[in-house]
Amino acid sequence: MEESTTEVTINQAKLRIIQGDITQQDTEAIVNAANPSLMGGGGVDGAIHRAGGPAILEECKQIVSRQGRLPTGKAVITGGGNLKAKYVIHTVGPIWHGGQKGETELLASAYQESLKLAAENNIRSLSFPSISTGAYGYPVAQAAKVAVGAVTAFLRQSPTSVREVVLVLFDSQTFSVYLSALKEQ
Ligand code: AR6
Repeated sequence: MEESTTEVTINQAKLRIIQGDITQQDTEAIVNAANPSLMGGGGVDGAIHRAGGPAILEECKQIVSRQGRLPTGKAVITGGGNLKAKYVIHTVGPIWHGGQKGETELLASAYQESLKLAAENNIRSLSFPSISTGAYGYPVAQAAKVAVGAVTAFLRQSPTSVREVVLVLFDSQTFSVYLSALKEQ
């Protein structure tokens, strides 16, 4: 039986895809698919705040009071509260409006800015959910290409602290779409 390729090595860093719950990951950081208010929400955002406890929301409030709402495509970092991960990187993906409103660039930016912030904080490993493909309605196949492309491009640049990136897909369908995107790289 042929085994699925779930991992590639780029510049001695690993990009892996798995099916699972991001709140259970033990990478140094996990990424949250937040909204500009940073006040929590449904989907993976709700799950991260529930599992991480109130300390994360408290830090998010401080960030918003300092710098205002988080623009789409940008990222900020907080501690991980009760999570196994030491940090949560909060980013905002685009809402899908049909594909002509800069969605591709904004989604790529959400991945890039998160990775940049991880490198600035000397983080070695981080996990991403499938940003924008739930409540924000981004088609999964297109989002998977953007995600894999953005992470791959980042890891191909001169090496940073980031040695492992895991894309954590919640359901089997999303997982298999990301698997295809990884194989096509
Ligand atoms: N672990 C990994 N992935 C998950 C988990 C989990 N525990 N729970 C859900 N997903 P969404 P978006 C998957 O809607 O589209 C929030 O209310 C989910 O199945 O969480 O970026 C925010 O506050 C889907 O594949 O994020 C924003 O308002 C993926 O995570 C808005 O939703 C993303 O779905 C952001 O929408």
